[in-house]
Amino acid sequence: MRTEMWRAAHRLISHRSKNLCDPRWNPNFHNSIHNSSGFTYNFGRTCKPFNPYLIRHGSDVQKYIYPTRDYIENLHGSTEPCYGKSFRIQNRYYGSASTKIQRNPIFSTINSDDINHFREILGEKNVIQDEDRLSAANMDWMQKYKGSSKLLLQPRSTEEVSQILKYCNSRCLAVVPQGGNTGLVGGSVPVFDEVIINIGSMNNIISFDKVSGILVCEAGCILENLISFLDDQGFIMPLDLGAKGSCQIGGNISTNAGGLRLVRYGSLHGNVLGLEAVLANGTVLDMLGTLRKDNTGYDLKHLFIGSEGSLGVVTKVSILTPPKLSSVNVAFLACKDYLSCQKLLLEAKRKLGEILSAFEFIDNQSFNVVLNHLEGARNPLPPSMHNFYVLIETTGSDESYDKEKLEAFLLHSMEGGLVSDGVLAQDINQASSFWHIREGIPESIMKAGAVYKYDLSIPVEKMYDLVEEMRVRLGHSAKVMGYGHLGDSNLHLNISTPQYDDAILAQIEPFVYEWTSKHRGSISAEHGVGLMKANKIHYSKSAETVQLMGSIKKLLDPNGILNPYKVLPGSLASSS
Ligand code: FAD
Ligand code: 2HG
Ligand code: ZN
Repeated sequence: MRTEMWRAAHRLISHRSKNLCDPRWNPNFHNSIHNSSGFTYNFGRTCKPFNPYLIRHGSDVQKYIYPTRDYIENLHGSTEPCYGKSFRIQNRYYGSASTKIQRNPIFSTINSDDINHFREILGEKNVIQDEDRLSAANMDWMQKYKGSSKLLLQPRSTEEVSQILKYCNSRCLAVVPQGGNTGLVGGSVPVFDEVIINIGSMNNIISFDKVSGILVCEAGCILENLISFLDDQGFIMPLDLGAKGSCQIGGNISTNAGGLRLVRYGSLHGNVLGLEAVLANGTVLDMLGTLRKDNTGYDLKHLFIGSEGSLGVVTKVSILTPPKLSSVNVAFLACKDYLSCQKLLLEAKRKLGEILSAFEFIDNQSFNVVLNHLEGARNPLPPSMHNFYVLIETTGSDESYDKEKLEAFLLHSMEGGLVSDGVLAQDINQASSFWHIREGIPESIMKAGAVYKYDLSIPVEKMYDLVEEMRVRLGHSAKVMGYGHLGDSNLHLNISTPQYDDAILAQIEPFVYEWTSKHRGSISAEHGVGLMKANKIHYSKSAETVQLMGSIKKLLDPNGILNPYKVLPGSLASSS
């Protein structure tokens, strides 16, 4: 036993790491950045192998995923919307049959005058009615939520966004702001026929200050393009996530995305210094400050961080970026039980301190799915299976100091029995392959069948109890997987079944929400509320708080045209 432990320790220590500059960066990725003079860069959409947007349309996924609940159109005659246009009442079912949603009768339907008006504002090619493009924009990444919008608008400036919203508000046309459409809670696609507004063409970098590290850009920039731009400047984004090849910074801000670096750099509420947003009536709110300190009155930008397109369209952002440090190490470790993972986290915080930049955990069910379904995934450890895996990344500026710290930590963790085996990446390719495993979990699970996803904040010591209880509850009918951002107490509970089944859903919900609420957790750690949890928000927020949110929504969007049916319970969010 002792000999084995030392052999494992040796494996860790003898694989001396090289300096890794952003190991998650794919060296084969060629982007379309032109370092032209000045600070304006224009990005095209990137296309790289690990791109969830592309995966979505992959034949494998199509084969396995059949989750969309068909909606029912009741042809119940017409009612009177804002401006007297007739429409059909529609009902739509999502999740369980009990979560039936009815189209809000106040909203108008698109007519040819509207189309002509939008063509005048945006030009013909930015008013999209093409069926293929609409069907992609109507369907979410999981292929679980599907709308029936007939119109996708692509503005190129804040002024155009303002004109679109002003018009839609006056006509009572509902809209959905859409970014990279990688959201996981049904927030990014229409529920019925809402107009889709995608600001992906607004993808310019406006300025970058190398002294302060403050980046100002349009909100349609794809996260990976920003990462690449900053890499050239010797900086990094304070945010990184598996969907980086498609998601837009405006979408990240609107969901207050967490991701893989939050443990080190904190949330977007801390890193976003300013933003510009367009309200439902077309008013442009210029809050695009670049100051770290500004205590003049209410800090309204925070309302737009995480409000999921329900209060305004984010058009520009100013964000504080950390400098890129030269020494990055990644270790892939195995633990015998969840308690060891927790103790390891505590040790990592104590012993690695300021150089710790990621602490992710994966249980063996999630790991198996990756090995079975993710292209290019390989077990970095000898073939024995362990119960848990932990990916630790350190980022610092002094190679020998960082290495010394990391090695001391690993040795100590081995000796203390917290780690049963592990490897330390020797080069950038190995580090990327470890990250590939972690970042590839959502895609692998999608390929394995139908999936029920829950994104929960739960005190670390209780977190895995939920996974185990759920396994007991569901028995052999489902595969229950737990993984996520252990360093942030964020569990991704994913339940996989061959196909969607209301009986299984009834076993999962409301149990999962009640359990989380009982432990004072949050039913959305980082993905948001969207359509999926709009009627569940009370599990994590008091009635008074939700009521105030409703009042804010009504103040900023009195007609309720912005992303209707999402975020807040129907009774509060909709206009009357
Ligand atoms: P969309 O999905 O298009 O939209 C999301 C929400 O934001 C919608 O409500 C939409 O209306 C609104 N919105 C979008 N753009 C704007 C705008 N300009 N103005 C106003 N509202 C807007 N999330 C995490 O937090 N952490 C992760 O680690 C993570 N990993 C992921 C990995 C994969 C493989 C996938 C598929 C998703 C992951 N996500 C993660 C979820 C998702 O990527 C994030 O929520 C992301 O921030 C969404 O950005 P988007 O541009 O795709 O927005
Ligand atoms: C991640 O951390 C994402 O990989 C997605 O937040 C989580 O799919 C999920 O459940
Ligand atoms: Zn996550």
